[in-house]
Amino acid sequence: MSLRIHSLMGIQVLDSRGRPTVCARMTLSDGSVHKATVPSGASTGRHEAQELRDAGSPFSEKYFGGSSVYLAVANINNIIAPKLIGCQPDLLTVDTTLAKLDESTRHEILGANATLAISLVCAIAQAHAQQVTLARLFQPTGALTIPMPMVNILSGGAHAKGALDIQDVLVIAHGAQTIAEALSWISAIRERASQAGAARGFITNLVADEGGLGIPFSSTDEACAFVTDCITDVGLSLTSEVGLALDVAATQFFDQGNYISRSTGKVFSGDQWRDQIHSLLNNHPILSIEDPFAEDDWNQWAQFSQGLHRPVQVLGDDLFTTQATRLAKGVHEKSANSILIKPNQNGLVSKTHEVLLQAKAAGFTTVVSARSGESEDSWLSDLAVGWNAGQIKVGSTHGSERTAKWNRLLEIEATEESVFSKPF
Ligand code: 2PG
Ligand code: MG
Repeated sequence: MSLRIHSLMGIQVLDSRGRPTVCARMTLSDGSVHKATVPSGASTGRHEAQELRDAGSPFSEKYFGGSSVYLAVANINNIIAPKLIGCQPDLLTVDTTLAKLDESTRHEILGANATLAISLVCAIAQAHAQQVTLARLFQPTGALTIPMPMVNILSGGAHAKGALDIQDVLVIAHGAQTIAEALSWISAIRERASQAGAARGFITNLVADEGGLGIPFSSTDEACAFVTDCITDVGLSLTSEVGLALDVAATQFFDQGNYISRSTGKVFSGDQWRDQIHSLLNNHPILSIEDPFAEDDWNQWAQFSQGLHRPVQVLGDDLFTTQATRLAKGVHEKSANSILIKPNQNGLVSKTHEVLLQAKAAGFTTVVSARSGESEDSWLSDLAVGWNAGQIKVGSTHGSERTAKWNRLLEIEATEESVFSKPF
């Protein structure tokens, strides 16, 4: 018996920052209930799919200062649901319908928060109809690949009120044999960072948006040295076991061709900033560097990626915003060698998957990523596994919206035939 969509509605719910977001709720003809909640970023790229919020709309600004999502919810209830009720929950068909209903490139008509919520809930319901997990919807047979986690230890930038110029210092436990081992090492490093920060007089029990520590270091060098000390303090090797990753999120402090340090006020030209990034790579065991340059500073990206002194993962987030055309440009110009894959930058699950496949075909590594505003959902982990992304980034080890994703990966590792990805 093929199942049909019996009901479909949008609900305004709260994300991990206490801001409104869209949850789609679908029931099928067997009475089963499926839900998906979309995340939301703080350091958003200009080229991302557009989430629809109510500022300036006839919807009341009485609650949430205009950031409510009643318009997106209304689009689900009034425009999308009538088209899908009675249909089978089939991701490709539903995404095609959504793309036809909103032909704008960035889903600004219906809102990418509306389209992604529907696309996701449909994938989840389809997996249910086929009696498989969401991961298995994309990879029906064979050993599943658990992605290598990239985990936030220190937060700055837009996620921690500018505690650091750059947005995140993260760690990658590339020497671990399982995700369970990787997370146990990283938890120890996170704990050590908390103790060491407290010993220096910083408040470490209040955490940033993604569960990282918002310690105000005076420079990125100092922050990197602090985290590498924490790694060795807990007895892990900086060469064979754990390395660093940075999310510079440089778009946030780029202004008219210059990179401006918020902590010192110092202004760097593009070339000077590139030298700064090279020097960070020379001085610290950094395996991956995300958004070292601003989203449209293509020239610096290409010069940097082609002038690396050693192998490093050059990861485009705001640069690519999970858009096929921007990725194609980056592949052509050799701007990077890795892409961050964020479903809500794209707005549809199947199109996000296509971008990931396009990146893999170009020899790029792929890192599936959560956003700074998240929910308790864990579909992202299933997508990362089912798509064989190789890597995943969901913030720190703190906060239930983060642990929901780690715990789902631990569950998959414990219950399915799997291998642990070794991208480094
Ligand atoms: C990023 C993400 C997640 P945000 O820049 O990679 O860390 O942040 O969701 O705020 O864009
Ligand atoms: Mg980023």
